[in-house]
Amino acid sequence: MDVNEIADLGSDRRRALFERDAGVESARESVREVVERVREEGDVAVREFTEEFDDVSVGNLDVRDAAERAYEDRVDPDVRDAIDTAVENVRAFHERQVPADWREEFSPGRELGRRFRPLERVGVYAPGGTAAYPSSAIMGVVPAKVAGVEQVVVATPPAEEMNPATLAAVHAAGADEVYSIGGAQGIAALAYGTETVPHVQKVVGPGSKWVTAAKAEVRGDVDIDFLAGPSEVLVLADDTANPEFVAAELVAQAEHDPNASVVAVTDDENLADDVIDEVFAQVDDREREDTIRDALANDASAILLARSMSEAVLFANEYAAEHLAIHADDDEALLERIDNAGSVFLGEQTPVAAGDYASGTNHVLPTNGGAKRYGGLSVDEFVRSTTVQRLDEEGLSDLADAITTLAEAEGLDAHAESVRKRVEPDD
Ligand code: HSO
Ligand code: ZN
Repeated sequence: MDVNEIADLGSDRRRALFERDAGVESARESVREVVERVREEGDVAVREFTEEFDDVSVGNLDVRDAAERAYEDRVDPDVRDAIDTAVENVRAFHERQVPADWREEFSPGRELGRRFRPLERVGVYAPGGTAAYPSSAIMGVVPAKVAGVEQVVVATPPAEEMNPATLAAVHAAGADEVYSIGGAQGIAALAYGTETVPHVQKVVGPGSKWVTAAKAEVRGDVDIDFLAGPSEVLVLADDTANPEFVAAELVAQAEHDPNASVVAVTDDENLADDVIDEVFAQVDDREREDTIRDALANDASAILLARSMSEAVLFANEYAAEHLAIHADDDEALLERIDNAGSVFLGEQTPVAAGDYASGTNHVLPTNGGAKRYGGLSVDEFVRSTTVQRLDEEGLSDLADAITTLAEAEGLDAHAESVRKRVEPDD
């Protein structure tokens, strides 16, 4: 990792920075058979793939009681308290997102509105393999329950000894059903149902590239949130930034995955040099040093020098990071100019880890430039809307000309007549 000027980036490097798929597309071929067999054979296929991929032979796939026990007895009390704090804060933030039904008179006798109803059954994938993320279980389950989803079904990978923190988090978040099924077979079981697992209307949550590729496969048969790849962070920093904090942000997200993308952009050459020194000074002390070093060496990670903060902002919008941290004197002014980012972290006292775990925002966020097109997981994903209207005589007669004229222009005389019958009842 060294300092590169944005203007000097070659086309290969730009491609690595802007196309961050991390192998999901290429995993689709190999998950197809898993998805198909679970769809056709149900539990038998689930058990077979679980033995093959997870190397465990599961007895009962239903682990809801084990999740409750994990929360009550097995998990360390400090971890339970932390889970409770996270659940509480994530719930409060998502409660603000619940849309309210409304109806309004737009003109005399013309009342229009929208009403919202939750989906009935959703599936949440809670990663639990080598990277067991209790926090992701919270981020998937809580918004669904806040939205009012009746049946939230969790799939999480099995193990001889399942991770008690993940199980406890699933319970604390309010899951209604919990099954120990991981990977592509977990996604297929939620999407199509098996003898044991109910099929759901929508499957959400992040996971390995196999999980993500399986979500791509089932999309269409069920709804999904979006395809979330390895973590990304972009730090936008000016000459007032503290290199130690900037570096800590890069090192933190780098520990997720060798394919994580971590980038700092600044207009200050000294800061750029200091950040590089800091990054390498910090890596040595980290437990996941190897993963971090791989992520830093990856072509999708960089320390970039911009000619001005305006150029840095242009880059940030083009990059559309999952997480955007702004460490700068006038961070609010820079934020004003940001259109594309999954989640923004303002100021040097706001580490991305706050949103990853406990401040309340959701950490299931668009990666690979998805932030140009959609936002992260929220209550919106779990509700559907219906429009509703009522016209009275005045409301309809005011509109009659517009409706009948357009209907006739479309050659749809019966549409026009359905209006005329009411407005000119004697003709
Ligand atoms: N930063 C991850 C979420 C996470 N971090 C889970 C820690 N645990 C999302 O990109
Ligand atoms: Zn993280």
